[in-house]
Amino acid sequence: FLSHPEELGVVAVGFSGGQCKPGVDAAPSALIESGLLTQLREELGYKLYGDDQVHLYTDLVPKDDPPHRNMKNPRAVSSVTKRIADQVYVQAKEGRLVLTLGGDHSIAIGTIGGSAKAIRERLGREMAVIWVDAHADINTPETSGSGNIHGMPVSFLTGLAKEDNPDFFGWLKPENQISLKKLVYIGLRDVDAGEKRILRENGIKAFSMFDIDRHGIGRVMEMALAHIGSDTPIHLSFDVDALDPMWAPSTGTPVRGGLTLREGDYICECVHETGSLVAVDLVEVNPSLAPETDIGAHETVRAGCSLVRCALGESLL
Ligand code: EXY
Ligand code: MN
Ligand code: MN
Ligand code: MN
Repeated sequence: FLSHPEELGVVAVGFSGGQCKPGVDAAPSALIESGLLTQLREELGYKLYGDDQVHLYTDLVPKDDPPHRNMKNPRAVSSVTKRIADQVYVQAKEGRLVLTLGGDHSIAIGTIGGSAKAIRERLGREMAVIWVDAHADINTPETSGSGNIHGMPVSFLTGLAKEDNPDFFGWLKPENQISLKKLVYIGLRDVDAGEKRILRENGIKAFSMFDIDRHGIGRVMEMALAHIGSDTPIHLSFDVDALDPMWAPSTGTPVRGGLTLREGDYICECVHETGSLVAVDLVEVNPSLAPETDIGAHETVRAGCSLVRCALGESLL
């Protein structure tokens, strides 16, 4: 599905307004400083396009941003994600694989919004999304208990949450959205009651940690990819909190009982192996949240780099 499989469009967004803990904005710089882009260029042979500097988008964050429908920082998140959608769209429209380094998971409103539109225009196809996360991030503004928009991106991207005002995600059009049938979750273990109801009522495909324990990650990936069907473009949105805090402690909402680093890498390797990957997000790395020592931050950044390299083909012999 890529016109230039060796070209990588990079979008680096240090945005934290989808939740309340500062520090997740520093993740793209931490990932880049630890050598990720150099590795992709020198070891994996990609030609890099797009950002070599990190966008903080402070100019898009209004001084006064009171809640709307219970959402916190709604204008900021809406305008930043709209800008990200444009950036991702430009890279994906060129037929490049797009890598976005976040930022909290609200940025997926932009990354998926942008790639879904580009894939529709370029290939006349609807893409699938593999959402790897401890959380389902599918609250509507009304079901959310926290008001944090990083717990809502999937509801806006699938049209479950509706809003016409362009200041509050009304800029998302059908061409930016994805079908509930083409969404697959992997790694879930902390899903709100309202979200469980949404998953059930809409028949959304989800593989929880329970399913991974029962079947093993190998079988789960077979089932996940079979659900999507071969010959479908795939956007992989990887929340580092899908990994167990043992591997990725520096994240805003850690939940014990998660994936090992090897299982996370394996998911990325399987997606790479399909040859259908069109975009990857890595989100929710927060280097300032390092329980006890600073080993946490370092290890989390290292885990994030590993996931990205696996998704981009490092493991091929
Ligand atoms: N479900 C909770 C909420 O909506 O606030 C927690 C969401 C955490 C979201 C993290 C990014 O994946
Ligand atoms: Mn080419
Ligand atoms: Mn998430
Ligand atoms: Mn999460």
